[in-house]
Amino acid sequence: MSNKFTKGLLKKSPWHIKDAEVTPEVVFKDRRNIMKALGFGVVGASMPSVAKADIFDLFGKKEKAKQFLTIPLPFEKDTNYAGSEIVTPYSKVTTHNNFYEFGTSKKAPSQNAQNFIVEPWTLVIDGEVDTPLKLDINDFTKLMELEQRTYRMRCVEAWSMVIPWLGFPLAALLKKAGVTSKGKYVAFETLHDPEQMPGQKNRFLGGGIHYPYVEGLTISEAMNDLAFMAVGLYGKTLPPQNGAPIRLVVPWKYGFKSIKSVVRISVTSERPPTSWNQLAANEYGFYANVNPFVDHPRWSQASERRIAEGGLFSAKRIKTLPFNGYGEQVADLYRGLDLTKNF
Ligand SMILES: Nc1nc2c(c(=O)[nH]1)N[C@H]1C(S)=C(S)[C@@H](COP(=O)(O)O)O[C@H]1N2
Ligand SMILES: [Mo]
Repeated sequence: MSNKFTKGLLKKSPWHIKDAEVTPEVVFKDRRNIMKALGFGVVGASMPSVAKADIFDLFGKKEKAKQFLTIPLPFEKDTNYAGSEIVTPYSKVTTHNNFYEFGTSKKAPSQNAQNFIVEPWTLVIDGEVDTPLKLDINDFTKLMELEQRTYRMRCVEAWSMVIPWLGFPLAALLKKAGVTSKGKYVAFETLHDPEQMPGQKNRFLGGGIHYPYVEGLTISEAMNDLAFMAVGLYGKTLPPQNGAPIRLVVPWKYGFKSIKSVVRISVTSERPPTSWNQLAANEYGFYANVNPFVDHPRWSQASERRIAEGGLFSAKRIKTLPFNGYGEQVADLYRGLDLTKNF
């Protein structure tokens, strides 16, 4: 396996490495974890470093894709859940992304997802519901009342943004289907289409995740008003790199819970598997509530880098708040739960 591709990819793959201040120790441990996740067993300590070229360059995918078309969306309500905080510039929100289906570097999704086909699109709502639903892309904006929600977004890698989403509460959708008394959890699934998503075709490009990407919430989390289905940002439909045409946004949890490009929402009686938990259960729990008091095994969660604050090319180090500052709305959901064990 020791060819120039695998070396380059393993060196490059962030695999949830904090994107700044990565110490050699972290990189080393991380590489071992990647190798383990990919099924290669124990790995030697010495791996030569390679140039920082985007991984897709290694595979000769260089043609520039045409820009994905986003269209303006009208909305009824506008709620700012980020106080006086500065909204992250559109240019950063749409070029600093995690969407491993399109590659693991921060730039890869914006570079590789521009030809993503979102029409036709079907979102299925099924499982423990009275009326299973099948919505097409136009239903998202026709059946649901759109609102703008400006939320903080905190990645588990200790960076954050403030993003003005457009969409509707997840609860509104679940109420349309009607959750039965057996419904205790909600499972989410991203599109599985290896022809469109190079990371699903090649396990190195996809960071070792077992696709399709899956996520989950408890039913009470899903019914909380903050849990949001986004179909747009900055007043327009979602660019593919941000999860077009529809993605979850759970602002009090680490970003990886906010699953992109969703095709299925199933209400279940059992806790569903979740992608990052499957990959490294000791590092990524089911709950994944933002918590400055529970560090990631490989880095601190006490503070975060607010992207592009204090200038487009810089970031401001700020304190991380419990539940990402949304404790007033969600802390009650976890009463009696030990959040150091249920991380
Ligand atoms: N399907 C899918 N959803 C995903 C991811 C992914 O790799 N695949 N990455 C997650 C992570 S780690 C983060 S931080 C957010 C990033 O959302 P953004 O790029 O819109 O800021 O998307 C989440 N949703
Ligand atoms: Mo993330």
